[in-house]
Amino acid sequence: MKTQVAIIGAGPSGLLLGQLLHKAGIRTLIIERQTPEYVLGRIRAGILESGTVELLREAGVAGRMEQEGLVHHGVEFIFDGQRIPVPLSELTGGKSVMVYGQTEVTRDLMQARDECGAPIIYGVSQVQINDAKSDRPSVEFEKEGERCRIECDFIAGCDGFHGISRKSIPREVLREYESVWPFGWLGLLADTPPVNPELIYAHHERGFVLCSQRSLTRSRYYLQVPLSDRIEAWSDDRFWDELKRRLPSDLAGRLVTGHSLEKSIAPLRSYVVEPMQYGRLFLVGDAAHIVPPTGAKGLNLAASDVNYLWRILSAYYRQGRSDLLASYSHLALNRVWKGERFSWFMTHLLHDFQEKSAFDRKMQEADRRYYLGSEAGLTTIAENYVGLPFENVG
Ligand code: RFL
Ligand code: PHB
Repeated sequence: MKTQVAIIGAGPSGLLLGQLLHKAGIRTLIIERQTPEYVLGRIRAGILESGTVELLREAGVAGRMEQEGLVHHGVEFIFDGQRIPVPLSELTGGKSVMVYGQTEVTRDLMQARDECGAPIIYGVSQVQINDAKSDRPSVEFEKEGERCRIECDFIAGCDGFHGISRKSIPREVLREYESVWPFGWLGLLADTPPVNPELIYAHHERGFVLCSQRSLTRSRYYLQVPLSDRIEAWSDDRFWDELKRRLPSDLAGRLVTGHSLEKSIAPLRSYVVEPMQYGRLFLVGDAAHIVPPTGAKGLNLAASDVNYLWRILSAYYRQGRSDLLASYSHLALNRVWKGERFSWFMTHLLHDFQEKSAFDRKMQEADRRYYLGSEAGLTTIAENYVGLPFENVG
């Protein structure tokens, strides 16, 4: 098999990159370990930054999102039972975020790929990257017991945190930065109307709460829980009771409960690997970095990497610009670190840290009063939440 760009992983990074390159007339082949149903079954991100929305428009896959997505002009914080609105659009010159789930983005991208007839091979195993440092790299994999080989110009490693792309780069070339958080998030999805028109990020002494949504009839809630908690210990009733205890009484009284469609516990991790490229292999999205979900940045940072990589590859094929290839890691990491910082900041601001010293708790309180008590503080939160601008390529 021959292609121009071999893409490993058909999550949002791989599919979006494939779509943008296809529109630019560049041939791609995507290989994926799982089935399409499995990929669509993962309930993950829900909030798209304005730059991600723009990129989906550029990729020509924004039709259903424009119809069904919900544009949000603000979010709310709750501290000490006090509700603090953050008017995102007012503070950012009219920017907003889009409530449209990762599952739907992925479904739209899969459909677009299907329609343009570009190939995805599902159910591959034993994936191996060869000669990434040469001009003729290749990818080998197994499919139904047969060994296959793709010859290509470039490889995009879009295979998530547990994929093989990052691991195939020699260890001595990479520098890893990691911080693991001492709690997890218990998430529940239900076909109930959201408790509030805007998302709510609430700090409570029993632990953080997020009230999110997927549509006007589907809610997504999260509770901070100890890492030792098991999902079997959380019946739906226990979840709803705990959520009500952590919300002010007016909101708790309005909460509509129902059967869970999905319930899971996710650990929180901050992680970055540098550099994000090795010869002709480029790492994209979760393959190179992980954020705790508090800033709603995971999927958006994946889209940010794609934004830089497709422009660089497009300039290579269409204008013969090979000079830009080496700039990918630097451009991508500049924005990744800002996303890491905001996610780290939001996680610190909002969670309960049992092991914090009395001094550190006072610092956390002062941070809350400062950031939520001044226009400058709120503007900092708002401009990061809607998404910082992309740098120009070239
Ligand atoms: P993905 O989505 O993990 O996709 C990678 C794809 O690669 C496949 N793969 C392979 N394919 C071929 N060969 C191999 N050897 C392969 N190894 C793996 C996998 O099957 C998969 O299909 O990474 P991508 O595309 O970079 O997208 C990133 C986003 O998915 C991720 O950043 C967000 O979902 C993170 N995240 C959240 N982000 C938010 O912004 N808000 C959230 O609320 C939120 N919740 C979450 C999350 C991530 C979670 N994880 C990773 C466990 C909740 C969870 C539970
Ligand atoms: C979600 O809806 O899943 C979601 C929204 C905002 C976040 C994290 C998760 O910060």
